[in-house]
Amino acid sequence: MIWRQLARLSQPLKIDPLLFALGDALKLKWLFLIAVALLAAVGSYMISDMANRPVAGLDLARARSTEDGLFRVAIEPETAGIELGEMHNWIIILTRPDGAAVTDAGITIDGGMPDHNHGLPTSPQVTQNLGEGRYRAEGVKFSMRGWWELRLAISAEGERDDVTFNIMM
Ligand SMILES: [Cu+2]
Repeated sequence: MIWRQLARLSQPLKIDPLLFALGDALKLKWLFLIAVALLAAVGSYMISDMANRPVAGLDLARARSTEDGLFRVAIEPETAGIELGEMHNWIIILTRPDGAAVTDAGITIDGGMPDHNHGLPTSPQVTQNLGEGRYRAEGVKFSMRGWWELRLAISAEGERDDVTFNIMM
């Protein structure tokens, strides 16, 4: 009697631990796979988010007033389409608020990526006064995707003012 009962008890005992172990292994495997997939999704989202995040409220206007309102400045790439990592030129159009061209200005260019705390990879220079308030800036390069600032310091007719343009690459 006792032996028969023990045999009956031991049969499920032999199988159950194996099934439980198998079940646990399968569960762990799935949990592991789900965790890996989640990490990969979150990771790639964060990377693309960092690169392409449209900064809320960022003014991408290509024509602006300088900070103290002394000048109006418009910028445009000399050739259509700015390629990432390619050296290119910008045309700067400088006027007084009333629209009068500012024809004899000194312009220096600075900039960088505010989110990354680094400057421009090159040192752009205004190389040519094209007349009628137009100037050519050479040697601009954006080496990464994201938010760039181009800061122009303008000296003209004994006055000085600054303007910052936002550029999304
Ligand atoms: Cu950067």
